[in-house]
Amino acid sequence: MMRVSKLAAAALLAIGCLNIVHAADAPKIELRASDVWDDDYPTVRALRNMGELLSQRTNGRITLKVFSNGALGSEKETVEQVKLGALDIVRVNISAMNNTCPITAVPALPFLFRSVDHMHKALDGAPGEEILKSCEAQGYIGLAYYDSGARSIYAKKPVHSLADTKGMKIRVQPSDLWVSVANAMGANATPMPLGEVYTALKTGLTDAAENNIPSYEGAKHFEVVKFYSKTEHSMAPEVVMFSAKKWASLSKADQALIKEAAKSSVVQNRKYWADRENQSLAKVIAGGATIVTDVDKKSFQDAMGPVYAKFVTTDQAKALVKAIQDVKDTPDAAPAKAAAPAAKPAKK
Ligand code: GTR
Repeated sequence: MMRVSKLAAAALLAIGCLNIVHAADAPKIELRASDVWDDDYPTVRALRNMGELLSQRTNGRITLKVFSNGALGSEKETVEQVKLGALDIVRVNISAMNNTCPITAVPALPFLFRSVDHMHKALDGAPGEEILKSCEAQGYIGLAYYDSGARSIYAKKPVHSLADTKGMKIRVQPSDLWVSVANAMGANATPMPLGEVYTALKTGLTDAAENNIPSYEGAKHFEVVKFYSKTEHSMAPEVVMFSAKKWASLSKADQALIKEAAKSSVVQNRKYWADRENQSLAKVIAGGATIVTDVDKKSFQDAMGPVYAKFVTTDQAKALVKAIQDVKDTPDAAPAKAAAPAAKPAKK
């Protein structure tokens, strides 16, 4: 009996030593992530949060350096770097993935989500998982969705209904879906990277752009175009994508750690986002912007048929749209976060 337990103890000790040796031997992993926004932006803060969690949970073995302010390139460029394995992680709007893995157009579709709650439930659930998974074959492991609020049009004049966007030159993200959305509004789509939009608006190369309030504020677009009209036509979320090439070189345990840390950072991101929406709203109003709330959203919604006809063509896309529409709202959940409680409606 004594002999057996001594043996068992020795075996346990050996296993323990092996584990220690394994942990000590496990390679140090220094990950790099890219984001076009500055250090205070909710997406960048969330990425840093993910990095802190990873360091804590591995005693500093896995670290994550976040390159903000587009230091490593535009969204399109960094998405390409991730595919090649030259960069580990990229945080972009999902629209930057549209041309690479077409099913990502689904959550960017106009007027798909009824509210922030609806969007969260759909993306946290099976539809969200399936959309991220669709990028694996293209070289991307989708780790998480971050909040991006609702996108609306801002221009030098107020937009009250579809009639006002007729003939307008609207900057859109470089994605076929977005060109189609602007065209459906009767506008001329001008796709370009975010970094060029300030100058384009200032010089009149474009009349308008569309984005959420934190972007309107963060990119200083409110300095040059003063009317932010709440069309709230899309809730295209942000995504965090990991290089599939790099992923394949990681142990299963490290993959799980990275996935977990990314999921945890989503919770922080939602808090950062809610705060930032309020702060940005206050800033743009203080900076002289007018938030136009009397917008006939239905006139925009009714015009989006051609976009759905063009981008919801496969069985998978149709099933996903239906699955998302069928997601039930949380009873008593707050409606779509209106960005402008104290907004001053512009006169027609
Ligand atoms: C923002 C998003 C950026 C970028 C930008 C754009 O809302 O955070 O990643 O996609 O929109 O319009 O280019």
